[in-house]
Amino acid sequence: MTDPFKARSSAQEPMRSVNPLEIEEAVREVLDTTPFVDIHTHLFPPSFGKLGLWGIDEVLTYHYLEAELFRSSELSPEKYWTLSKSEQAELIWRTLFVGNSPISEATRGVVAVLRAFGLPTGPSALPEARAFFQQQNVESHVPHVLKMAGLQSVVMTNDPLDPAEAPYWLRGIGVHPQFHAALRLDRVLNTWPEHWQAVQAQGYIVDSSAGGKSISEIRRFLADWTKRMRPVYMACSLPDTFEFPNDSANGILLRYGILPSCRESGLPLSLMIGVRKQVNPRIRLAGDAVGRANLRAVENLCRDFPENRFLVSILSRENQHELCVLARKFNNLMPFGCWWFLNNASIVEEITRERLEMLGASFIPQHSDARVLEQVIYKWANTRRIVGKVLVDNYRLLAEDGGSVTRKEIERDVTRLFRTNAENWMRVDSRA
Ligand code: RAT
Ligand code: ZN
Repeated sequence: MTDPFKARSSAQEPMRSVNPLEIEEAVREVLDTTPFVDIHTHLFPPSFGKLGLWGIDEVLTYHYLEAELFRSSELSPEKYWTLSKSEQAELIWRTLFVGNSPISEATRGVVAVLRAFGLPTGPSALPEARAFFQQQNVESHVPHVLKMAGLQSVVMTNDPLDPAEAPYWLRGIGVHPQFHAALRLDRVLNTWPEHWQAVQAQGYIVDSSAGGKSISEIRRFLADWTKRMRPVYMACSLPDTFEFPNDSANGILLRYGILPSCRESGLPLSLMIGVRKQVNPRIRLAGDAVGRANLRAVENLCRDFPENRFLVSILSRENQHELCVLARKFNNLMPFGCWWFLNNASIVEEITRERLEMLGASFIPQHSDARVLEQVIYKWANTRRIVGKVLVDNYRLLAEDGGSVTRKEIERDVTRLFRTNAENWMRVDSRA
């Protein structure tokens, strides 16, 4: 119960203009109490068994940390891959948390996770953390962690050609109210020559050149998987060299297969562009890099397919301004997230400022890309901290310029940025 006699600051009054000195308090409170939608993760609900990663050993062996390990350890990657998961986690702990200060974004995140559970964070913290996570029951741990992160729901990454994942769907796994599916098409769109037979093995008449009946069959494949997964979007990550139009299987499948299927099912297509896969295969998942992309491809798609909607995240920092300019030209383009190598405080701040200045609240500032459940705790705390700072600066400028800022307006803007832009594009309604 609120005390009716307790003085309320203007920051807490919904309709009254917030005193410029109290803007920060109001923004922080609204960010802390608004449930967000995480539009791209690699998480799974408990019903997917071992595919859902959680716990301290998984947190420590995140590929962002593996990349950092090899910079501070003499151990060869080949030797590292022979270790058990717990040996790998111990090595990363000793190297990055005991032998060095955890001041990088990814290492600091582990400390923040431990602290969020009230666990020790010092050099000898690992055994107690392990004991704590072993005691958790995954069914209750999952919703608890999402709540700690201030998340209403998350979007998964679901690959119909992943031999470990597809059987769950084919058996008719039920949907979890907090985990939305996303139909991920990297194997289809990027490596068709290696994967057309996997599509064929599922009963579709396709060939290596994506000719003949391949297009109508791929559309049947997408319709079947859309029915099975009920995805909120279709998605693909693409290399920095991606061009559109193009005459390869990628261009043909995109133009005649994926785009019409998205139109038919009303789903947006998420394009994550700029990854240079496996520049160092020795370090496996940690071995991908970034390249500047040619955003003419995005421009061509948005202009030539006005009936399609595109969620777009670009990996290269150098492409971000161009993406904002394109979003001002095409309202079927929704920029989202500060992806992977961009998800660092300094770069998130820079990109978010640029987007707010150019697009107002008409973009989705961040996704977590979490692969391990507990990562959402630190990733979303960081986002709230940084985006909060940027929002405060912009509201202060508005107040200085003579505008009024009410608590209600702050709530509206934060809800739009972190929830309803995503929900509207994905056509999911949290009020339902
Ligand atoms: O950020 C990451 O974890 C990457 O390895 C990728 O998974 C990327 O986010 C993707 O979805 O392709
Ligand atoms: Zn991802």
